[in-house]
Amino acid sequence: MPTALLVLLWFGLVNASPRVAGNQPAAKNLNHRQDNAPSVIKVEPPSWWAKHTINPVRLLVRGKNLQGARVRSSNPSLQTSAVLVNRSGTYLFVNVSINQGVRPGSYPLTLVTATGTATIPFTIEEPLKTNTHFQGITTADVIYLIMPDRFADGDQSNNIPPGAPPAATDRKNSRAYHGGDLRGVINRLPYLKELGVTALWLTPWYDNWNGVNQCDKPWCPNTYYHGYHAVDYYAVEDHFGDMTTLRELVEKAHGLGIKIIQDQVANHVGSQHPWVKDPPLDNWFHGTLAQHSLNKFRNSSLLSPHANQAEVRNTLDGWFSDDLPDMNQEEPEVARYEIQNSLWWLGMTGLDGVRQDTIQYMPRFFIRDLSNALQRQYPRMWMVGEVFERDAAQTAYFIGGRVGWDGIDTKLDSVFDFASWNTSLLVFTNKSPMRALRDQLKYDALYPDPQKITNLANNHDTTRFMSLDDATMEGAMMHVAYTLSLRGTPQIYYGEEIAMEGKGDPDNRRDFPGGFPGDTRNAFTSAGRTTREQKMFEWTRAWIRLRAEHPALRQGRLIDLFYDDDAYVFAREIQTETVIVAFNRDGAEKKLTLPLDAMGFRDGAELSPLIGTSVRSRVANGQAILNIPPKTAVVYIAR
Ligand SMILES: [Ca+2]
Ligand SMILES: [Ca+2]
Ligand SMILES: [Ca+2]
Repeated sequence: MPTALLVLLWFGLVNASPRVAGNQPAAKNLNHRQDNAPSVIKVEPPSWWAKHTINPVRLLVRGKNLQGARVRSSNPSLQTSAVLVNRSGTYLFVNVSINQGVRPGSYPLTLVTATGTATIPFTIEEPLKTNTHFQGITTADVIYLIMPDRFADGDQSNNIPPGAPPAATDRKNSRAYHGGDLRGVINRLPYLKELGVTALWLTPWYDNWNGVNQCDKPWCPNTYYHGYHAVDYYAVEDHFGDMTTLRELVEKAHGLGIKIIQDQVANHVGSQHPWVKDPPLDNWFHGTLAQHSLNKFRNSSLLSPHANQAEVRNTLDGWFSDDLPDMNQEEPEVARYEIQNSLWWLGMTGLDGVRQDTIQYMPRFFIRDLSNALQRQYPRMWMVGEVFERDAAQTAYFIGGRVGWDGIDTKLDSVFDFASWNTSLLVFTNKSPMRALRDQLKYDALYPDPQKITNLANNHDTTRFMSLDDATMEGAMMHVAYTLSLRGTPQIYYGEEIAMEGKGDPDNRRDFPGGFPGDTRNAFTSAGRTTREQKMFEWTRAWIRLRAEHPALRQGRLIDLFYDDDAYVFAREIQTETVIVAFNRDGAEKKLTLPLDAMGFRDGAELSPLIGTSVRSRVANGQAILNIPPKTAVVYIAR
């Protein structure tokens, strides 16, 4: 950060009088009072809470003619300070201290310049109950990833929002909006309850640009139906619904014992964001639309103590793509804005967890500060970071619980296990030996607590299992079973439970059959599913149920019992229960001898099957002999 800015920020903290960012003096044209009168366009956050761990809250006000502005509160319960106005007079920052006993309601602030006054609307919200909201995610959960646009259209009235071009909504274009929305998710909650999942991760619901990108490339025309190009961090995408619908989703999901995870994207915004043409501060982004570096994705430079700073800076500051301006979290105003924004969504909706997009491209101190802020306000809150790396050393470096070589503990609750996911895909399509699963899991040694890892079966950026080369139904079933029986918290991807196909983005984001008007069948019901779909649905549901019924599968220590080219057997053990999970990908039944005396089982102990076989076994001479059927996964409970 430039020294000049540091001085400016310090000045702001000790002096509540107005000041101007940059060198240009405040405008004073009294002859054109009306033309130059200040106006307020947007306030972020528009609301906050009394007794919040963040107090004062810092508002970012977008407007016109804000030069030289002062901000005052007519209610003595709110006090303003530390005003900062940007060079062009289009943005104003102001601290608002909120007294403990302030009641919920409207508390507008008054903005005063030499040319007039304007109102800054601001409200104090009633806090949501902490015992029924902000629940966090644990290994007892099974997460289900939904891309709202592609799951179910529950409200056709929002398919072409006011002012949006009709061409942006076109189910024949895999890169256009298809009409799915929050109401669709609400309508399908009973289906999700039937499947047994306990948490929904929805891809971002921030408001994105409604336009259609045109170009002469194969990926045009395209839209931001996926939600990763925010143009408003404080609004719900108008194709998906509104804040009222979002709150209804959270409440109805909670009523069924299902948690909600928000996909937050602090690393970048969409290139149509108003900030891009007129940033709140000169250093709000890393570079400008016209002049910026592109991320070369030399991600391992973020891990290595030996990396040169040019590589590190490019990986942190380079734009993810030319249309994703990179936020500069090293500017404290940016970091503060983003931390407040994260907390605002949680406070407004009562949701239970956060998935943070592209987290490794943000400074580690920011990950730490964000994690700390979430925990401070909501002690059970949970955040999982996307570190899309097949190298466990890289993912483990970003999880919290240990101070890295840089002196930082990110405090991050969880990361996705892309390494085990990748190994499982290779193993269950017969490209790697079964022992590769165990060989990968030995690197759990890199994690402070392997139970905190999130196991993805797939996601919206990866080829669906059934579209991989050499994929088989048996392989897909073993892959899902592995994801659901491994240590950590499992996460599956919508459609996986019916063995949906789909190659790379956007083919892996096909519409869920039955979720859209005019669909010829409804795979949300057993009657509408094909034989293959029903088989996968029943299998997935059975493994989710097993997990719910057996604490050893949720919390147990994982112990390797056998591994070779075609089989892998492990135990999940807690004090009161031991289950044994066995995978055999061979075309023939496999007879395995397991050393159960090493686990404290005496001769005569019984292994009763829970899924995949009906044959019992007993421990004799310290060993159990299991006959594992071909191309499947089985679970026994040992007593
Ligand atoms: Ca719709
Ligand atoms: Ca929109
Ligand atoms: Ca970045």
